[in-house]
Amino acid sequence: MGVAIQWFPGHMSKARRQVQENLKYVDFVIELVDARLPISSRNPMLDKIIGDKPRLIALNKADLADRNAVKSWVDFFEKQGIIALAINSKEAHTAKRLTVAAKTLMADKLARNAERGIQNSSLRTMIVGIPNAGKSTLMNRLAGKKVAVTGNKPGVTKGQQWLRTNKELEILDTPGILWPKFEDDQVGLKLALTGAIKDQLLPMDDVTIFGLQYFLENYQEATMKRLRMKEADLELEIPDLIMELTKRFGFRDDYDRFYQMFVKDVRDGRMGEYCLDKVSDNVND
Ligand SMILES: Nc1nc2c(ncn2[C@@H]2O[C@H](COP(=O)(O)OP(=O)(O)O)[C@@H](O)[C@H]2O)c(=O)[nH]1
Ligand SMILES: [Mg+2]
Repeated sequence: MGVAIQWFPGHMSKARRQVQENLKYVDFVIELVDARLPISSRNPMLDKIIGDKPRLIALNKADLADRNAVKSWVDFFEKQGIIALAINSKEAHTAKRLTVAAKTLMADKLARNAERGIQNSSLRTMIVGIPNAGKSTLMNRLAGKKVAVTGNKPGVTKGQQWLRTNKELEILDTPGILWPKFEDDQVGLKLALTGAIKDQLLPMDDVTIFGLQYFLENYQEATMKRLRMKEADLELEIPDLIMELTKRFGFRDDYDRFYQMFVKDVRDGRMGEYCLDKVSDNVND
C-alpha cells in the first residue's frame, strides 16, 4: 500500500543518492509514471539523476487512463526519442512487453555482446518512480511472484539482489523512490485527485473543485451521468453546483461527504477513464 513519505530536503538527497549508487549496477532504468498523470507523476530531476543511462518510460495504470490521451503521450515521448509504453502492472502480458521494449532499447549493447561471443546476456534494470506509481506491483509482476520489495523508505541500503523475470531481464529488488513535482499547485491537486499523495496534504474542497471543473470540461458525459446531473446544472458555477449536488445526494450541508464521494469515484475509476495532463499544455510552439 502507499507509503506516505514526507519529502524533506534531506530525504530528497538521500533518495537521489540511492538511485545514483544503484545506477552503476544496471544497464537501463524503467521510469514508471502514472498514465493518468504522465508529466505530473514524473520526478522533476530524473534526467539529471540518471544522466546518460538508457531509460524507458512505462505509463502504468493504463487500464484506468483515457486511451486516446495515453496514445498522444506515448507519441509525445517517442518524438523526444524516448521509448514509451502503456502498461497495466496487474496483467501477465506486461513482463513480455517490457522485455521486448528493453531489448529494443539495448539493441546496440546486445549486438556488441553477440559480436564478442557473449550470447544470452541478460539485461539488468531498476524501476524508478514516485510513491504509488505501482513499483511494487510491477516488480511482483516481473518476478512472477510476490516478493518482499525492499526500500519502502528512501535510503535503505544493502547488498544488491536481483529478481529474475526471464532469461533476458533481471530487476534490482530495491526500487528508486523519488519525489513528485509538487512545487506546482495544479500538480498537487492532480496528485491528490488520483490518490498519489495523502489526503491530509491538501484541502479536499480544493481538490474537488479542481476535479469537478476538469471532468466537466473534458469528460462531460461521464461526469453528468455519474453525478446524475441535469442539463441546467451546467449553468451553475462550480461551488454552487457542489452545494446543489450535496443536497441532492441527501448529504444536507455535509459537503465533506460530497468531496469524499467524488474523489473516491475518480480514484476508483467510476467517473470513467481519464488523464489529467494534456499534451497540448506541454508543447511549446
Ligand atoms: N488499476 C491498476 N492499479 C495498479 C496498477 N499498478 C499498481 N496499481 C495499484 O496502485 C497502488 C500503488 O501500487 P504500489 O505497487 O504499492 O506502488 P509503489 O508505491 O510505487 O510501490 C496499489 O493499490 C496497486 O494495486 C495498474 O497497472 N493498474
Ligand atoms: Mg512500493
